[in-house]
Amino acid sequence: MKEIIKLNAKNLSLLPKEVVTPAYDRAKIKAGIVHIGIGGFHRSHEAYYVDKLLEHNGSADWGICGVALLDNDRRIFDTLVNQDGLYTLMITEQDGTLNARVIGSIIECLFAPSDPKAVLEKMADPDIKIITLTITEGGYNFDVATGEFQITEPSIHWDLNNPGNPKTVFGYLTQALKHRRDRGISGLTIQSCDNIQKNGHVLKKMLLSYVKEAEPGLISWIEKEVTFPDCMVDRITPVITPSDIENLKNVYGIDDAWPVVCEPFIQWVIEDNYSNGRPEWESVGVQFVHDVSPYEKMKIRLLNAGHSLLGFSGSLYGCSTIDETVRIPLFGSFLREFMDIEVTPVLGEVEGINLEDYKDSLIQRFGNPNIKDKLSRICLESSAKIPKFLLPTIKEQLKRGGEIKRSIVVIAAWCRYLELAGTQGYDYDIEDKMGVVLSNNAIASISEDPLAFLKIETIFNDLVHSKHFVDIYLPIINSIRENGIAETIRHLNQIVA
Ligand code: CS2
Repeated sequence: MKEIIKLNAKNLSLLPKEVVTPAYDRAKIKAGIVHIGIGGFHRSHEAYYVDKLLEHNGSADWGICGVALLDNDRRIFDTLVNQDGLYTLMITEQDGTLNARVIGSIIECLFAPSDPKAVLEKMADPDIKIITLTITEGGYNFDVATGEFQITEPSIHWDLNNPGNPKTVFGYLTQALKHRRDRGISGLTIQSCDNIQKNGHVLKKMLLSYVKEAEPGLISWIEKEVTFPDCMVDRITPVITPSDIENLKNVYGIDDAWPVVCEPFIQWVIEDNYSNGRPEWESVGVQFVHDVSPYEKMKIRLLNAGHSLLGFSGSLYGCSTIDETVRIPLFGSFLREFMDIEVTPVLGEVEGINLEDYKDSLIQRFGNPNIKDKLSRICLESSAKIPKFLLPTIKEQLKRGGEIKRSIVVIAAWCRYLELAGTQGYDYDIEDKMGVVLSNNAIASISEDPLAFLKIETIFNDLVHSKHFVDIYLPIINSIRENGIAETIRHLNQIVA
């Protein structure tokens, strides 16, 4: 029987030779980055790049201090602390080969709810040059329809009244920046790593809207001392399952309470705009460019929107993972048509990228049979995703008179997904901040008002006033209800001319 070794710093040397372990002395690494949101994606992406960097050039100043911001993050925090910040990245190839790499770049962890002061002090520490965030698309607190900061949110209200004991990222950043200014410490870079186009600009706008209320005198200092680079991030990272944890034990004998599974592909394209220095990430494959927009647009509109297309269609069809759905020829070709006919025309040129190859590679990545990316992960929080991933394509196509029926299938499939949630044969839950409104309006659209779903203005803005859109939407949603998703896709050209 294989010897099972608990993952921690003391046991690193006992792990099997095939497992890559930190080739640097972790005790000598100092934190130069604070990262908020130590979920799976951060650990498969940025923390991996930093681990490679530390291995590659030994620069000891760029370790990561991971911050768990929410009460719900207690378990991941405890797990990481228990494992001395170590975890295993299970990089899973198409052919099933599992490469295990123990990541050592998270050298400190803080749990904000129990020690907000420690987090504020860390962010204000002169050694910290960058604060990065993965707080999800919904974490930026803007009204999706108007793009404006929602100042009346209860947690924002709390932060305005309790600046020393904040709950939101905005309260933390503001207070930490204030400490830096008051103590004569230089500014730093604050970098969003979420899937929002112009994520740096959006973050800056949201933060400054908060600062305007909380500390108006700080605005000019931030404008001078802090930068917010845009970036495009990519690596498919499914939710970990108990069988992945078992698999790691069986294959490599590692007892890791919270490893991360991910695909081999990885990409990070960043606007080179750092106010206080940055790691030499280019030495480990990160691409620095002047303008990230074309890359972000390509990735969000093809990959993320493509995920949503498969997420809703597959769920209605009875599938449970992305690979299973995309390998059904009907859905695979529908996805490709959506990409080719509706998204590609609004993308324009992307320097250094052949879009045909990029789309081929996406379909191949989605089909990786060893990455069991659950449709439930893709469908959650869609009220924050669809307005970023899909609606801009529809709006641009409406303007140029291009086709939109495949994009509309995604919206209609989302509505049907919400209508059916929890009914017999559809035993998924709606996990969404706007869940109640979504569900009520979707159900109301069955009989009371066919347009009730599209009338959720905070998501769809004024789309319901587009006659062209509505004339395509109605026959599609009716067909999905009557004939199912597969028949609707199969006969789409007859349903909508
Ligand atoms: C997914 C993303 O959340 C989603 O809907 O599309 O998490 C996606 O897997 C990543 O952006 C891949 O880089």
